[in-house]
Amino acid sequence: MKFTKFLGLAFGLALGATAAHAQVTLRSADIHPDGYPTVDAVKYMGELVSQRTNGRIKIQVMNNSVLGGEKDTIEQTRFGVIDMNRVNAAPFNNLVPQTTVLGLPFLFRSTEHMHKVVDGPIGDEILKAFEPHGLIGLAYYDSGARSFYTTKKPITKLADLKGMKIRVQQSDLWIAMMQAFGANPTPMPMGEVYSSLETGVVDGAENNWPSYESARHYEIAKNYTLTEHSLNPEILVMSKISWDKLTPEDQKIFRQAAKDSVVKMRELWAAREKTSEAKVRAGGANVITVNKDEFSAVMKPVYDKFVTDPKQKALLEQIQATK
Ligand code: BDP
Repeated sequence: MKFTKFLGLAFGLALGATAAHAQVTLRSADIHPDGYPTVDAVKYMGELVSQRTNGRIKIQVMNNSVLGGEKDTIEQTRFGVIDMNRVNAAPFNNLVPQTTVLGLPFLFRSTEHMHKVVDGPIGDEILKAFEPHGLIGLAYYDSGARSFYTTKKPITKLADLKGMKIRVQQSDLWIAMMQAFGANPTPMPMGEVYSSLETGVVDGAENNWPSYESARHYEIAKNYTLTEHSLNPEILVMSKISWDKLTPEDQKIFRQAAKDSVVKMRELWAAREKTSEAKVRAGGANVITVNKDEFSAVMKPVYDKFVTDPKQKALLEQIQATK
């Protein structure tokens, strides 16, 4: 699909016509169920926006994948069919290559390190890179650490991944990462993972505690191996078409409300990681610890493939040098 000014005009009209006078409700997509931290964080942002615009602008979170899988909703957001979208960084990788660096395996040393990077100039630079693609980068949200889970054979060492069919997000980086681990990557949207695990289309997948729990993957893929291979954050974006219909004052309100929602999200996330972990452990998950060095040792080809031009190299060096 090509990004055209005409479409922008057509879809933007409704918002433009009403923004100055009456009330307008912007739709924000999310794949997660009710009560998931990302869903609640965007709802919270909506409350702030509504308060600060005296009820002129509201945000309606359309979660549970009702607007589609992430790859599709990203396209719809670019075209102004959806106003806002909360998506993991991975499905943006092929569209906005600058986001790729955030998902690199074993890059962030800790959540604090990741926060420092996304809260600073590097984070801003990556958010700005969305604009030429019809999107406005508003904020980063936590997503914890991603680890593997499998239905049959548990992963206790790197060699166990050899030839395993592992579901990954729809991103070239993630495909290459699985190949470097020795696995056989199967990209698909999150919504298809449960049935793919159940029917044996894949042997496993990987995600953080809250997604492993909320998508009920732990019920069928009981072996959860703490590789913690990536701390790839979530990203909240707005359609540039919708953004351009806001007055500069309202744009400021949106930026600030997004920023404020990050603080809320971090609290929600820290709490949810704990409750999700407790729930899956109580539900019978077999939690396995591994020697992570063995896994990170085989990641060089991924860095070599995705950190190629001088700009990316500089970005990576800055991230690594962030204390
Ligand atoms: C979750 C992210 C979500 C992704 C999902 C996935 O919050 O945005 O869609 O992982 O693996 O952690 O597809």
